[in-house]
Amino acid sequence: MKSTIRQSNSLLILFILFSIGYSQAQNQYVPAPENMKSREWFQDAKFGLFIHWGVYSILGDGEWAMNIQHIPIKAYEKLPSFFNPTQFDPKEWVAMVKASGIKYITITTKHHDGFAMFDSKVSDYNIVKKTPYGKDVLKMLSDECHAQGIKLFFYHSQLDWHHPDYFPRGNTGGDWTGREDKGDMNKYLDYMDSQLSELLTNYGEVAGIWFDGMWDKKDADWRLEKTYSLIHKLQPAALVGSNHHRAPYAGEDFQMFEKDLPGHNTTGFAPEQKIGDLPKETCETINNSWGFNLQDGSNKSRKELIQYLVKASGYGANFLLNVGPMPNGKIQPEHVALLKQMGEWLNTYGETIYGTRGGPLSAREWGVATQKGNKVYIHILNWQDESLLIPSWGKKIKSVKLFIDKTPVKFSESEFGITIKVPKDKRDDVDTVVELELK
Ligand code: JFZ
Repeated sequence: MKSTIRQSNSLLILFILFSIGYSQAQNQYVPAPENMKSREWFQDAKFGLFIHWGVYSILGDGEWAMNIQHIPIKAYEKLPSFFNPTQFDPKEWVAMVKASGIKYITITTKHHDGFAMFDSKVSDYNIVKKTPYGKDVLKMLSDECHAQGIKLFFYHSQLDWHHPDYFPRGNTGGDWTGREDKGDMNKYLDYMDSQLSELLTNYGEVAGIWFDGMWDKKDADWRLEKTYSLIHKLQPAALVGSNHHRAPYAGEDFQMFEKDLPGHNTTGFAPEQKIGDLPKETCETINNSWGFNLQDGSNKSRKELIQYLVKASGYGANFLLNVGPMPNGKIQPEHVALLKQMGEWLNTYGETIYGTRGGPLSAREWGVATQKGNKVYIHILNWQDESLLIPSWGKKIKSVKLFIDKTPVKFSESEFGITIKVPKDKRDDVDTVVELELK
């Protein structure tokens, strides 16, 4: 009797040791030194341009058109033959990006429709093989980004409405696609890994991979470990992130928040999302669409966009702002104009955004704080009263100035905190930045 208890005890201990070992093996991701460097760069960069561009742009109905209109694969496959973006000029795109104060681009390489916007050898369903344009727009763009010093991330959809082996199907891409009721998910994931290898081999330095689509099949085995280690092996400096709306998995290098500031869940996409310690990024549309939408005129204002960037910085997150280029290869002129205005604002206020970290105060009703070295920038986005009381965080203050013209700002310190007062005519409707220098 005793010996059986002892035996089962030691079995239990063995089992516990084994499970601990196993879970550690799962989490044994040690980012390479160059990856850690990229993370620092990423956090300093603050502002990226998201680009959703694919054959769907022809329909002018967003990147989900195939699923929303229930277009079967057979019909959708006609679209590439109309895709001819003769006015695409990567020089112009990247110059516009630079003039807008944007430091990196994240572009769709393959969206849920499964069409590769690059020269893929593992599938003919790609821009070079199937469109009259016949050129690899990603190669053209990556060459230009490298020439002009802009980093390039690749969005890649794990979800696929076109590939027969994406099976069992998920919540989207149902029977209407016309695929047979069979497939081998592992074969699909091999194919995905092959396309990722192409992207990480043929386009020079890739800043990172931006995954999306796991939410389509929440409980599937996505073989993340295999895919992530492949990426880290091919380009150790490349950052991996995924739009799965959960806490980060081992092998990821940054955490993203879709259409929300970290910790907010206004979209309802992310009830389970926890904020981790990784660098953060929040993405948002310039109007209400990701892919080109002919009827979407609901552009955000200059003020809304700048304030979004400022708030994201205060939360310690980058702002990835999206545009959906038109089928002719141009970015909508009204979007170019808005981006340029952000660039002009950043020309003046960039010092209070780039290279900063969020805090030392968390976000407030009135605005946010960013910090760098011995400076704290208080960004007041809404003035409610004549003066503003800021909780003190225990550091001695040397001076308080208005950032824009360095004029002194009246302030007093008390047991209640720091009170500052900026005269009405010195306040800015978009962002009044007060610079605190610490002792
Ligand atoms: C995803 C894509 O579906 C979309 O097309 C776009 O690329 C965006 C950046 O990312 O958007 C999602 C992802 C998940 C949910 C909703 C939208 N979700 O889980 O409800």
